[in-house]
Amino acid sequence: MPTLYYAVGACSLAPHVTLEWIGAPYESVKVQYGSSTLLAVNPVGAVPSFREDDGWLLTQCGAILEYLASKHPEAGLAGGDGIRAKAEAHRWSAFFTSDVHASFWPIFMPQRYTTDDNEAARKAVVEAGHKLVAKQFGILNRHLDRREYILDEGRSVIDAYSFPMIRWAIRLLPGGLTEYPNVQALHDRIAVDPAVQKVLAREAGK
Ligand SMILES: N[C@@H](CCC(=O)N[C@@H](CS)C(=O)NCC(=O)O)C(=O)O
Repeated sequence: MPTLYYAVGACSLAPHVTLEWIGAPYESVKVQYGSSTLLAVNPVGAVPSFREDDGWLLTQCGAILEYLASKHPEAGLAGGDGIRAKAEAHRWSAFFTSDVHASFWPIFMPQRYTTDDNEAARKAVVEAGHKLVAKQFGILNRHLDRREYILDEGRSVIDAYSFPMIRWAIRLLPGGLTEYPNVQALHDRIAVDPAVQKVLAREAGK
């Protein structure tokens, strides 16, 4: 069975939600960072890692999402077939990988962004991370003005991609999503979905 390796609270929530939206059989395996289980599957030690029946392994969240959307066109999660629609999907996938996700790194792992081994230096890095994330959420909030979902053709894997990062922002940004009402609305639209609730409960071990 196709298998997704995920960690609780990680960006792997995006393909986990996508697999549930698709509804085809799959297995999901909870892993810890640095564990032998994860390293045996993906020597880089990152999630999401997705393995097909024949052993083929795909990493990188954006690639996994695009693959799943293409593999299951019946689910209508690719965001459209036209070359501009595909380019828009690629654009927003890159936005989440390179701009939004990367903005969280200084918050998650400030020690990797300073050579000063003290609390004040790490705190300054975290604050810089908050500013980076705020900038990206401003862009997303403006884009979502009068839109239900990120892409023109309705709910897509790109919304799934946004979901873990929106949850991080709720938890980590001073003020949460107060300044980003359109992002909050997108979050609520996704969170209310029973398939999403099912995945969240599974990841939480309920
Ligand atoms: N560019 C990769 C990044 C994957 C990644 O770093 N995921 C995080 C969780 S959100 C992780 O596994 N971190 C483990 C680590 O950095 O040691 C992707 O988009 O899939």
